[in-house]
Amino acid sequence: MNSENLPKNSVKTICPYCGVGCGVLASVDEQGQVSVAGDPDHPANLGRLCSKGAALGETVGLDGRLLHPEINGQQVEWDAALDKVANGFADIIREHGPDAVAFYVSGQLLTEDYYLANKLMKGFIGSANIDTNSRLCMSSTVAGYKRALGSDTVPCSYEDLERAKLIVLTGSNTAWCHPVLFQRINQAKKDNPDLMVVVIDPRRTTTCEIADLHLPLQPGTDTTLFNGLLTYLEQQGEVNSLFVDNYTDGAADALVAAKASAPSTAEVAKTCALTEADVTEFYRLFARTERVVTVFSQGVNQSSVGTDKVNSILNCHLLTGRIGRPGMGPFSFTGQTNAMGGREVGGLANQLAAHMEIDNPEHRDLTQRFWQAPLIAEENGLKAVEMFEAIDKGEIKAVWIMCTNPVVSLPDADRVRVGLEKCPLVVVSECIRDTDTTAVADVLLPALTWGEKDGTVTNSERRISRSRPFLPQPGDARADWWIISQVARRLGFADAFDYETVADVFREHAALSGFENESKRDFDISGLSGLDRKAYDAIEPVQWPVKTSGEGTARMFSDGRFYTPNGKARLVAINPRAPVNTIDDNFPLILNTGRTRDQWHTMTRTGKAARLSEHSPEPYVEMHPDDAKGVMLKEGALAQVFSRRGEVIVRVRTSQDQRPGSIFIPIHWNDQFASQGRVDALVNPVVDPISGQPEFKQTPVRVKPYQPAWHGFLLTRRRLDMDGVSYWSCATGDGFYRYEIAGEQAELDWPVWARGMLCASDNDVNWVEYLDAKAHRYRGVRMVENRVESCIFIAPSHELPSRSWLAGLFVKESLLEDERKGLLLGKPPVGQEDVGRIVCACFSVGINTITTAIKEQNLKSAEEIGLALKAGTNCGSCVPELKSLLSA
Ligand SMILES: Nc1nc2c(c(=O)[nH]1)N[C@H]1C(S)=C(S)[C@@H](COP(=O)(O)OP(=O)(O)OC[C@H]3O[C@@H](n4cnc5c(=O)[nH]c(N)nc54)[C@H](O)[C@@H]3O)O[C@H]1N2
Ligand SMILES: Nc1nc2c(c(=O)[nH]1)N[C@H]1C(S)=C(S)[C@@H](COP(=O)(O)OP(=O)(O)OC[C@H]3O[C@@H](n4cnc5c(=O)[nH]c(N)nc54)[C@H](O)[C@@H]3O)O[C@H]1N2
Ligand code: SF4
Ligand SMILES: [Mo]
Repeated sequence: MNSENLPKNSVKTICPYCGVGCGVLASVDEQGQVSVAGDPDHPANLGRLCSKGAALGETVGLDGRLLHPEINGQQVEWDAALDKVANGFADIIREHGPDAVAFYVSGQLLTEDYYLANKLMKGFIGSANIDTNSRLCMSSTVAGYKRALGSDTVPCSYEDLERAKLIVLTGSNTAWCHPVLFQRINQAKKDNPDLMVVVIDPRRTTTCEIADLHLPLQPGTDTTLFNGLLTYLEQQGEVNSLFVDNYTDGAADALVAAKASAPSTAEVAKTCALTEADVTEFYRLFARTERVVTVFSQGVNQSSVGTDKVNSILNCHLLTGRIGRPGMGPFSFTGQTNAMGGREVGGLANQLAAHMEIDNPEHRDLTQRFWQAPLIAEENGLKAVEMFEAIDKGEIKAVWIMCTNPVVSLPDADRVRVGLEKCPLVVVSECIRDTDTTAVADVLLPALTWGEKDGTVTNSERRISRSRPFLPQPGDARADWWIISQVARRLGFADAFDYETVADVFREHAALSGFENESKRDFDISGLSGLDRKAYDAIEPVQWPVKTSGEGTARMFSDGRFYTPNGKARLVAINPRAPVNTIDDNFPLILNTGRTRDQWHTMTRTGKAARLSEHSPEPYVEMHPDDAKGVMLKEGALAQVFSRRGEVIVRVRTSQDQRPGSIFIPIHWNDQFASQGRVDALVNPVVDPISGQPEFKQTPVRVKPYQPAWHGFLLTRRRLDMDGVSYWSCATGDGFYRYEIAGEQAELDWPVWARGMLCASDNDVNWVEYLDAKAHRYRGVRMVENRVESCIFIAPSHELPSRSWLAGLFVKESLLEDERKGLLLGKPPVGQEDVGRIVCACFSVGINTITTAIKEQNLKSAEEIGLALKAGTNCGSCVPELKSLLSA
């Protein structure tokens, strides 16, 4: 919706998904219908939203919500649940010590929630066994920034993207994962045709649509590429001696290491499997452009050499002094909406709070005094992967999981599940009743979620924004900060956790950041520590540090002073290491994992929106056509993918955009949406030795065809029980659910089986059917009056009619005669169109409509498609795909 069309009483809040941190205007009409629009005044997005943000209104329904506390599956009152958690933790601490318990939290908690979880564990329980899904996400960046800058400080602002002359996007699929920043870069390129974009990614992603140069490097070889750049910069006389001599240490050693591993462009090209011309072109662009921003994300972080990758990038910025000035700097894009806030409060097991360190005795003392805490964690706690190993070994006996779904998202996920099943006390704070993690919980605590919660978050450019509620609190659900403080009180810490409102928590967090700081620590928001409730509610988006209320800081390090003991930044000597996970004859392919455009993580929220489910309705593996051919697989077939850890079954998509030898599977699917789609069941739990971040992008795997006896699909108005179906996946449609199914055993009587599947005992039902029993070809449509209730199509191969026209019938109250005739063919009558797979989620424009219009109306640009069909004119997330359809 356009922001002008929203009611005047709309609430300014923040998108709960990615680290761009877009401002959202949300309102609820009298029927309870939620509308959202981009906030034109928010500096992150200036009114823009991506497909996920634009569909937020469709994800707030209460279906599937966890609305009451539960113990062992029985609904209980809050008091009983809170007592159970507090007594359970207290007993285990008494008997086995504080390190026998753990919290596993999330970058999607609000800062206030996060601050309290950390305070309770590190200052009051007295252990540092609190870690977060940010370990899987940002910890290599944190470690890299700290090694180089002395602090975990993202130096840049979004406006640096517009002021740059060269943007290097490495290990970042910006178009899909930070879409609004992609739009900003795209616009900057239009406004300033000199702006060059280089993409470094083994795959040719949608992000490459705006790239002047794409380097499809051999996975894992980034440190060699950037060491080569460091060597080249020196050879070309691009060292900023003034900056290097006055403001840095370590340049000489870093250069020695760089030259040893990357002596020439030719050597680099060989190691990275790139052409020498492309490598030289990248180096030349970087060398000659003063204003360069290097953006990095999970292709850099999620590696057993992630921290080294980060420092190899930072080295190039430090050697050229390209940091702390407009239009330049090493810029990590954060993943989750509050990934940055979690770093501020010290949510990681090796941090304290307010950017302080556990292994610094002064910091421990300062924090303990500020909190008036009985204890303070003396040693770093277990990092996520170690934590779940300790749970599996029985060393941790109680764990409280908040706002994350580790049975889906941690590496070696089957073992994570087994560990949790054995763990004596598993507490899960969730907003959704049925997830793969709630399935193994003893206690479920119903949490408020987006639209209901109140607090603050911080985005990739250090900008703090208010997340404001506009919906009532449903059922017994409560804010995470409230739940944590209630447990803390029951553990005997009533005085230290006697907050009345979320603003009290924020004030304390802000005050700690300034406590005895005297500019010694980068994170200082003491300017916000005196806000009363009204002023807290009115906080305008502001970038930290904020030492005086209302005055933020756009760019860090403009004075050349860093947070190391001697105030100088450090170049780090990088000796490239090969990834730990290597391929062999049994596991000859590299599995790369990541995100799709329209889903968010484990789909608990985006999976509810029909228009977000249409883009990729099924778990899939993307393979180069040659790799697919090598294992006898074709587009659309089903494949089994094995690693040394586990197995998945997914649909095959072939694409020249994949690097041969490397395959890609998205992270989103789980047991709620597919029979066997959890990709982390495959991923080896290998981590970076410094950051502890898992190597999610590099697991050796083997692929083979999955050959069931039959294939099929099912469209139905209700969710169905898929017990006994060998393969299934489920996607939400407009008025229906779409199941893709396959079975290892042919049914003896398809019509009977179909009736069983669809629970069709009612009498008012009409069946339209076709059966060729010998060929195992069955088609059945179940009509109630003149309306489609469900339909089921079975065939011996995966070649089945298009789902899109049939799907469109579910919004019709009554079918036309011609439509009824087309049912069993799955084909529209003459004059009606099958729109095909949906490309534009905002206006539901399908691929067939677009390609026909391109041909018939001779459309030449994405803008012309927009004028003709509206596609791409709202959130713009599909514009890169429109462009690739044009070029195809
Ligand atoms: N649509 C959508 N957006 C999201 C999310 C989501 O779930 N859905 N999640 C958010 C979160 S939490 C995060 S952390 C971010 C992640 O944002 P991104 O990091 O942009 O996303 P990914 O898809 O994980 O991976 C980025 C790219 O790294 C590439 N890559 C793999 N191996 C290598 C390598 O060795 N070197 C290099 N240079 N590249 C490599 C992959 O091919 C992939 O295209 O996205 C955020 N935004
Ligand atoms: N193979 C592979 N695995 C990966 C990655 C990868 O690239 N490859 N990426 C990793 C990364 S970067 C990330 S960030 C993780 C993400 O992985 P997860 O954190 O496991 O994924 P989410 O689905 O975001 O989980 C958030 C959960 O919190 C619930 N929730 C939502 N709002 C609230 C709330 O306000 N309070 C509470 N208590 N609960 C709430 C949601 O319903 C959901 O179940 O996955 C990691 N795993
Ligand atoms: S880019 Fe999209 S997902 Fe990210 S914050 Fe903005 S609207 Fe939300
Ligand atoms: Mo992330």
